[in-house]
Amino acid sequence: MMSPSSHFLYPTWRWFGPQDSVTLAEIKQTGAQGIVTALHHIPCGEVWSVEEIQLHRRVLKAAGFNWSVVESVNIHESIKMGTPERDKNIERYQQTLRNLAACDIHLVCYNFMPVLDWTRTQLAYPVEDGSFALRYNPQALAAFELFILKRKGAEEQYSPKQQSEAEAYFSSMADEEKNTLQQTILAGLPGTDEVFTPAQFNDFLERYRQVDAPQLHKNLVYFLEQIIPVAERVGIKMAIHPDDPPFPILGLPRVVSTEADLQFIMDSVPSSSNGITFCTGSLGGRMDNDLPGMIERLGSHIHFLHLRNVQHNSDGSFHEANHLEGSTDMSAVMEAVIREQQRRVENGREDIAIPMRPDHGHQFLFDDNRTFYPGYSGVGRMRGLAELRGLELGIRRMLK
Ligand code: CS2
Ligand code: MN
Repeated sequence: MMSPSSHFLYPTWRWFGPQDSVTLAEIKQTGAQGIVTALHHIPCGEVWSVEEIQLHRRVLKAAGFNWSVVESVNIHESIKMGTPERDKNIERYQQTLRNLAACDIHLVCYNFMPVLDWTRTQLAYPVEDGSFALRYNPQALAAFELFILKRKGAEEQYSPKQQSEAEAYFSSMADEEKNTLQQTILAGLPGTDEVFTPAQFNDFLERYRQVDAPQLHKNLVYFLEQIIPVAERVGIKMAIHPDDPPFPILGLPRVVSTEADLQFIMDSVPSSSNGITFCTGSLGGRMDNDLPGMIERLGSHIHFLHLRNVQHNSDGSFHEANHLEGSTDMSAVMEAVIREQQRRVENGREDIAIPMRPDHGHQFLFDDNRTFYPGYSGVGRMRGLAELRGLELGIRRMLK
């Protein structure tokens, strides 16, 4: 039996650095104890030097925080594509891990999504309660790739009926809406303001034509085979973040979308350094992902938790719901997490206080006065964190 108070999830908050409109002093007041952050100013593929890491770490320390999780050390496209420059980039990645460990940072989140990180079609979807959320609408995506991007081969992926629906959708849009849709889909990595042009993006798609899902799988395993031994040696836990949305889009392959995918990744390089960022919002984008069951079966590999909810709508779209509402039963998720912690106690593991963050939140109340990276609002995430911690406390007491 675990003692109830000492094993709480470790509440964390993602901070994008000094340019983030939520300050560290404010984060202190949200109940978060640890910070999730990255060196967003260093271009993907370059080594993070000890000096740069220390500089960032000192800023956190001065505000009374630890750098609990690195999110993310991004993976260079050459590694995902499997081109000859990948070895040089893998070596640099290994060096970044060594440098992080030298600075006493031991948990690294990353993802293996080609070209784009998460993808949405709307950043300010009005929810009934008056707040704004992120939304993914497959019709808007179809309209974008068929009529704005004009992606080669896109028509093959849609039935004639879907194509005419997408065309009707496209014709109903004002020019400004078309432009916003393009900017929304082609936004680059979180923590940057970079947006691809259609020409740049089509160029990437062209290069990815050689890389199907089995090939992307192989490239992921190649990466892990060289990264995990180094991570093990220096005491770093790697935690792969699932695809968002968890299905192929825009002709790009996806290999981190389902339980079978995650199981395959864990089995391919077995090690306690090869683990998972369990993101309920990303995985919840597929209704056939049984989230509590996945936590039960894959739980021992979970090093980091992203908790958020999505609401699936009857038109096939989904939007990000409040944390305790939506299509995912968050209390069942929380119960599965607490049971995993109990197993860890029984097995003598020390990593009981799994870092958890409210991944995204709605924009409302005083959030109106500030600019955020999409999803990373102040008040919205604080509501999420408060609700999740309350849920955790309640379930923990019940299971005692
Ligand atoms: C975020 C991700 O959308 C999400 O679920 O948590 O964008 C996350 O920042 C990265 O993909 C992790 O590498
Ligand atoms: Mn996430």
